[in-house]
Amino acid sequence: MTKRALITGITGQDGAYLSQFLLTKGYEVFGAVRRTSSINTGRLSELGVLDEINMVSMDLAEITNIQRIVEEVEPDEIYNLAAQSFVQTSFEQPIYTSDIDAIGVHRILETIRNLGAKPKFYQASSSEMFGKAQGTPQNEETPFYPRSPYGISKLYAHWTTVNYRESWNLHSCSGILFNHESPLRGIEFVTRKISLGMAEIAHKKKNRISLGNLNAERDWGFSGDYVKAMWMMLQQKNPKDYVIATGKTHSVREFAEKAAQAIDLEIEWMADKDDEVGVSKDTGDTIITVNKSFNRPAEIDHLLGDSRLANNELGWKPEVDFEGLVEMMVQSDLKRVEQGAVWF
Ligand code: NAP
Ligand code: G4F
Repeated sequence: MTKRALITGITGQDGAYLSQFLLTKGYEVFGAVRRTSSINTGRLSELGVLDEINMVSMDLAEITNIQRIVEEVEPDEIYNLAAQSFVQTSFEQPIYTSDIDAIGVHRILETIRNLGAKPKFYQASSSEMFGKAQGTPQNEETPFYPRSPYGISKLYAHWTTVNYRESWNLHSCSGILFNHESPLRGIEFVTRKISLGMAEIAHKKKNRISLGNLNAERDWGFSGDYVKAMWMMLQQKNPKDYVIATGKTHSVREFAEKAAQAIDLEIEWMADKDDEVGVSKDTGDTIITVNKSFNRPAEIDHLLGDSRLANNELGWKPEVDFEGLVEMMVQSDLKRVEQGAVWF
């Protein structure tokens, strides 16, 4: 029988790649979207899957809405990808972030608990929960130490997912995913900000990119690889939580250097007043400046994941490496800028 998947956050980066992946697996895909005044299905259109998805209206703030939709759709699997996912914003909107990212997840789990036939449940947990990491690399045994309202909310959702598995025997699990990017990444995240900025510099639409902490290190992978791990987790007989990461870490500075190389520029870093700038060795133009307003009130300096458990038990491993990811993102943005088609 055809399996039904309900994906929350379908209009986001991972929602687009996951729906594409599940459609290739023969699923009937239901996409939960919150009401917005503008069209925001561009990622689904870009992957060519929009017409194959059954859209349903659902906001994680409203439990009655969640109950009705889950009862109507009768999914076999629910992938909860919906979230206020931008860490910086969570410092300005901490209560809203926790309402959606923490209590919103609780609303879904309570809904499932009250159903007769209970769907499997995937929760999008995050390496932000490791925060000020208490060991490196981070794996399923590493203690959590979140550093933002976002990380704290994700940790609440994570433990609630564990608790409903242990208390009510739900097939619920969390993927503790490290940063994953793609050409469909939102433009406020640092990787896409850089890839788009470099494409605009190459096409002379912009002179420089203004960044915050150049020394922050992240374990960056490709979203298309990571959504497969979500599905693999729900196919396990016994639900369990897994760390998903590449096992390599790079700084924002390195990301910028690699992205500059993709447009044939080499960056030289120079001191400038109380900070530094990145200057093109070839042209002498300043292409990176530092602006402290992008710094976080509490930063996470270094993240590095160890996903050996997922490798051993799920058979998951990433296919796109750091160099491949940067190249893919810059090339995609070069095309978009050339065509005047940057929409998200
Ligand atoms: P994203 O691009 O920001 O997408 C977030 C999605 O959530 C969007 O579809 C958004 O809808 C939806 N959403 C936000 N608030 C909602 C609400 N109140 N009700 C219903 N839907 C709502 O995020 P992503 O990068 O795809 O990440 C997917 C999930 O994985 C998120 O939960 C994120 O926190 C988590 N995660 C991401 C990473 C990563 O590196 N990408 C790593 C670890 C965990 P709109 O289009 O209407 O805004
Ligand atoms: O790209 P970011 O905003 O991603 P961040 O904060 O790591 O969060 C992302 O990954 C998490 C997984 O660990 C997800 F759970 C979360 O939903 C999201 O997808 O920032 C990455 C790093 C930070 O250290 C930040 O301080 O880059 C640094 N950075 C430096 N300059 C910047 C900038 N970040 C942004 N967004 N913009 C800058 O100009």
